[in-house]
Formats: sequence, structure tokens, C-alpha cells
Amino acid sequence: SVVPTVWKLVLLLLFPLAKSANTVASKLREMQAFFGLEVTGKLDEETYELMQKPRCGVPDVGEYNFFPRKLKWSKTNLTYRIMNYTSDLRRAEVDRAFKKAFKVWSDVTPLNFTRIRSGIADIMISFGTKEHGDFYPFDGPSGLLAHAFPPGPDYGGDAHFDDDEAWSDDSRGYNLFLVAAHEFGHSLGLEHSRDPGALMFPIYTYTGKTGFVLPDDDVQGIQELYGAGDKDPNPKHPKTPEKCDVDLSLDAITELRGEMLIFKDRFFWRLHPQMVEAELVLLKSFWPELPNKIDAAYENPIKDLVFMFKGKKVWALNGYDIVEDFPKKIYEMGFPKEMKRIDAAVHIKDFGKTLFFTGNKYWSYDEEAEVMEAGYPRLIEEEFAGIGDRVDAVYYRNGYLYFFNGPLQFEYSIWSKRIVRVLHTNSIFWC
Ligand SMILES: [Ca+2]
Ligand SMILES: [Ca+2]
Ligand SMILES: [Ca+2]
Ligand SMILES: [Zn+2]
Ligand SMILES: [Zn+2]
Repeated sequence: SVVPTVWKLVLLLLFPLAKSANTVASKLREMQAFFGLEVTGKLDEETYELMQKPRCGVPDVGEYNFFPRKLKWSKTNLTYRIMNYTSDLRRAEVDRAFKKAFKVWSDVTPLNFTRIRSGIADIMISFGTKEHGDFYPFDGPSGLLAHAFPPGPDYGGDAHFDDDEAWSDDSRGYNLFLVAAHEFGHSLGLEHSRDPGALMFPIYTYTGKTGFVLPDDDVQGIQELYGAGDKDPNPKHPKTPEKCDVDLSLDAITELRGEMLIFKDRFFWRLHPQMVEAELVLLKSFWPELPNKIDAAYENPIKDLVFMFKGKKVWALNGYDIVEDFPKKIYEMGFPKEMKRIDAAVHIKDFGKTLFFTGNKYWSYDEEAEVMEAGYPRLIEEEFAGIGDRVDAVYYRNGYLYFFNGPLQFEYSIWSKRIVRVLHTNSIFWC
């Protein structure tokens, strides 16, 4: 068999019903298809990496659902009861996390949630470890974080949280509010989403301290079951970008060790040179300490560092790790103190120079001497005629600069100093 024994154990933990190697392979194929990986049925590195990530214990695909699809409550007034507490948080903090998690769903539906303190509620909430009274045991720290049952009598709607996790109300350990909001989605009848931006995506990502807003994909899902509510206090639900949208514009582009990273809102696409299909992931799932959205990025391959910019700050990243002493202020690189942000950055390795674009001007930075070059800033229009007077994102390849401005992309030859082609922004994805 191609699957080493220790991994077989991992697989059996994840897929307790998969008894034979054949079933394991078919489960792997389902999982790979769900997450948009190459479907091999084999435990390759990418699949293994994915399996290591902290996640919800509710299975992703059809035959592993606890119950058939499309279950929903036939009433709009639902009750919940908190049966016990974790020792990780104060009781009031736990109460607040669950209340806020229910509000995520009541804000966008006609549903109301009332807490009761005795008797049987529709949604019974409890903390437990390992085997905890159903046939779906937890697994100790990390791995499975929680699970919940779809609407129905008895266990139906109930939500269980693994008390071997360190629960928090911030970025440490696992954020109870975020996990609870996801689980209550199951309690109301939602399944997992393939949209990496959705709350119902099965993998846990801490999304930051700023106020949580339910993503559009989840709103569509829950409103399909229950309809919309009277008034939504926060009607702007973030949509996940579509790579083939003809109006697609970009925030930033950089290479990272031979891969292209293409940034848009909370996300970036990873584009391997040999792969046609780009993978969309949340910025926070790679670099939890970075802001949710960045202005500009570039790679210095000699130093093996990627620099990312947001507002007046710059971060240096060595793979997954933020380099010590970062973030720094951009004026430490030689920019004027009053400069608020950088729009785009690109490293031209043939010259050892990095160009920075902001507003209608650009700077040139000498990477070896680590100083801004004399004679800058200059006007973009003077050096790069025809690309417009601003740059959203830019990258360099084989003598060409690719400038992105809204839905258009300009291929510019640095040798002949002119635009060679004008393309749609989304053509970077071969749309
Ligand atoms: Ca119940
Ligand atoms: Ca666990
Ligand atoms: Ca930008
Ligand atoms: Zn889940
Ligand atoms: Zn359980």
C-alpha cells in the first residue's frame, strides 16, 4: 500500500468508517475534490498538510453526513441551553461568545434565539473531551475542534466543543465565538462550504480582531433555508472574489519561492508555474499576524524574503515566519514621512532594483546598498508612458513588467521601453 501505517491511523481517525485501503483512497479522492486539490486518491504532501489543519468535526461530503441533507427547523423561535463551561474562559465570556454567535445568524434570518437555564432546549451546548456521549469522540488538543448536529429532535441541533482545546476570546488558541458561529450554522442545517472565505468552510482560520461580518456565501446558504430577516444591521457581506470576473482588479502580486501569490481583499491565489488551476486561500490562514488586506508585495529572491506593505508599515517574511524586528515603518526605507501607503512594488532581479509606485509617482530602491536611489520620485507617466497614472499591482518576468490598473494589464518591455500588449487583468489566470 502507498499509505504508511502512521498515516493510516490518522486516516482512520478522520474517516472512522473507512475500513479498507480502497475506501481510504475513495475518501481521499472526495476530500481532495472538496478542497480543490488534485484528485489522486493518494496521501500526497498537500493533502497531508490539509489534514493537519484544525477543523470542524462534521464531515464534508455526502455519505458521511450524520443525517440526510436539507434539514431545517420548522419554527423560527429556537431555544438554547449552555450545559457546562470550559475552564479556559470566564463564564460571562463563554455566555457572550455563544450569544454573539447566535446573533450572526439571527441578523440575517427571521430566527430568534432564547437562552433557557433548565429543561430541554432545541440547541443543547456542551464542552466535552474524547468520548463524550455520542459516537463521535474528540481527539485531544487540536485536530477536531467541535461538531454539531443538524436540526431535529434529541441530539438534533446540539453543539459540542472539544475541551482539550485552549478556548479564547482573541487570537490565542481557538476563538470560541468563531468556532461557535460555525457550529451553529450546522445546528441550523448548513453543510460545509467549498468557499474558503465562508464561515462554513471546514478549516479554522482566525479572521482578526475587527468586527466579524458574515460572508455572502453563508448568507445565501442560510437564507435559502429560512429567508431573510426584517433588518440586517450590517448588510455588507463580503463576497469571495471570482478569478474570471471580467472586472477583476488586484491588490498586489509577488513571487514566493517560485510560486505566484496574487492578492485580492482577504485572499490570495497561489499559482504554481506548472498548474493551471490557482488555489484561493485566506491571507490569515498563512500569516495570522498580517492585516486582512495588503497594499503591495515583492520578493527579494537573494535574501529569500517577501516584503508586504499595508499603510505605513512593512513586514518581511521568510516563508511562513515574520522576520524579527518587523513590521517597520516605510519611512525607514527612505520614503517621506508623510507618505501614507505604497500602491505597488516590484523587484527587477536583473538590476538588483526594486520599484515602488504610489499615486502618480515611483521610486527606485537599491537592494544591495539598501538605500533609495537619488533622483526619485519620478512621474510614472514619464518613464512608463501609456500604463495610466497609477498602479494597483505589478510583477516582473523575463524582461517584461506587467502593470495592473483596474481590469487591465499592461505588458511593458524594459528593453524597448514600451507597452507590448494590453490584456485583461483576469488573463493572469488564463480565463
Ligand atoms: Ca437538540
Ligand atoms: Ca481536538
Ligand atoms: Ca496595490
Ligand atoms: Zn463544520
Ligand atoms: Zn459530540
